[in-house]
Amino acid sequence: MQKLKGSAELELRIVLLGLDNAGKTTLLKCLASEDVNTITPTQGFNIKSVASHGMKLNVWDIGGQRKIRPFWKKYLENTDLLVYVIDSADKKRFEETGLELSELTDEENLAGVPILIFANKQDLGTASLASEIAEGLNLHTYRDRVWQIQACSAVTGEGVQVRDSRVTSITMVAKIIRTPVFSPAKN
Ligand SMILES: Nc1nc2c(ncn2[C@@H]2O[C@H](COP(=O)(O)OP(=O)(O)O)[C@@H](O)[C@H]2O)c(=O)[nH]1
Ligand SMILES: [Mg+2]
Repeated sequence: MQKLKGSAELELRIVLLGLDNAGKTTLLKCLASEDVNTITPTQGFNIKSVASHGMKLNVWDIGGQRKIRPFWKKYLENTDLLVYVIDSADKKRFEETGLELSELTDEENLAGVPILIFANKQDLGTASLASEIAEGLNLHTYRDRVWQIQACSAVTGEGVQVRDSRVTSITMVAKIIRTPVFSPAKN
């Protein structure tokens, strides 16, 4: 869904996924600079448009619970960037989240779609390092697409919002996506 309108304005469709409790909704609020203290468990979807550096980021926060997956599958169409959120302190579920991510990469609608993985909750003392998570998830075996892992805390904003500027990690990755001059047109 990349739309180049006259100027350099770029509109991207970003899907935010991850296990329940990973911090997706908090991250979305953080990106939209909203109060992160009033989060209720997602029923269905949260959709927000965030304007940043000439880009319009349409972020879809899809309640990740596996049992409702058949319902959100169709929302993966025309995705420009998959943002996958992991609770870095929830070691018990690393295997589950890794499996989920690997299944997502097999989704037809996400073929070749770049992935930004947020190793969230880094403010917690028990959080694993992003490098350890990358190794545990075998990210190096994902060779069919661009991926990047970013340590962050959706509560403090660290790693999500780069301080003293309005640049976000997502914007930086979006810039990488936009770099190719002759990218095949989607839609
Ligand atoms: N300590 C800490 N807690 C977080 C962070 N991000 C989210 N949480 C908490 O984790 C819980 C689940 O967050 P939520 O955004 O609802 O997760 P979602 O199910 O993926 O949408 C909430 O209690 C959040 O306050 C973080 O970076 N650090
Ligand atoms: Mg949520």
